Amino acid sequence: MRVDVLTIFPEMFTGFLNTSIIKRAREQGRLEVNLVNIRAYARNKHRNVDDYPFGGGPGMVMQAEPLFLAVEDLLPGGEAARPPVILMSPQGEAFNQGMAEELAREEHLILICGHYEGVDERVRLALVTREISIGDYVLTGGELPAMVIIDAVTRLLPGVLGAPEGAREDSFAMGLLEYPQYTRPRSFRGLEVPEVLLSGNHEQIRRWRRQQALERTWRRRPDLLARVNLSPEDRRFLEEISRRERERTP
Ligand code: 4GX
Repeated sequence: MRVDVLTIFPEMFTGFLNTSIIKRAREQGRLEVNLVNIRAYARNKHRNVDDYPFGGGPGMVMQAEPLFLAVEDLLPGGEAARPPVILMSPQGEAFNQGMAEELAREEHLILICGHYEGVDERVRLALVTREISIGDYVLTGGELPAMVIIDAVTRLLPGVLGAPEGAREDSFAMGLLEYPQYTRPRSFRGLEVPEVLLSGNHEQIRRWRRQQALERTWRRRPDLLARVNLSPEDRRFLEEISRRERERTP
C-alpha cells in the first residue's frame, strides 16, 4: 500500500515510521509512505499556507490552492481508480476497526493533515472524498490522527503481522474486549495466575477466556455487545452475571 501524507510538519513522522512494525512493513515493501510538505506548494515567498478567514473571526484558515496543487501533483491522471483523499478532522466520521479494514483493502491513500482553525471549505467540496475523526477531543493538527490511521491499517496488510489473517482472534475483530493475559512468573508479589490457565485443559481455558471477554465487555463497553454474535452459552453466562449484579445491588 502507498500512503501520501500532506503535512506542514513532516518531521513529526520520523520516529513513527522508523520504529517497530511500521518500520518493518516499510522495509518489506508492504507499506510505502510518501511525506509531502504542503509548504512546497505555497506561492508566496514566505511559504505561508494559511490566511485570515473571510467574514472575520479568530484564527487562520488553511488555503485551498497549496492542497489542490499537492494532490494534483500526486495524481497526474495516470491512475485509473482515484484513491481516497482523506481529511483528518474532528468533524469527520468516527474512526473504527471496520474503517481500518476497509482502508486496508485500498492500493493507495492520500491523507491531509489540517492545521489552524481548519481548511478552506472548497478543499472539502472538490478535493476530499472522506473526512475522518479519531475521537472527540481537539488536537493541534492532523498529524497524530494520520499516524493513528496508518498504524491501524498497516497491521492489517497481508504479511505485516506474524499470524495469518483468519487466525486472528483480536478483540475488536471479534467485537469483544480482550480477556486477561498472564505470563511468567506464576506468582508475582502475592498475585497469582488463575489456576485454569495452568490446568492444560484447553476447553476450560477457551471457556474461561470467552467468559472473561464477555464480562469485561458487559461492564466496560456494553454498547459493543449489541453487534456481537452470541451463542446460547454466551447468553446464559451474561444472564447469570446480570442476575448476580442485580442481587448485589437491589
Ligand atoms: N481527529 N484536529 C485537525 C485542524 C482542522 C480542522 C478542521 C481540518 C478541518 C482531529 C481529531 C483534531 C484538530 C486535527 C483540528 N483540520 N483530527 N485540526 N480529533 O482534533 O482528527
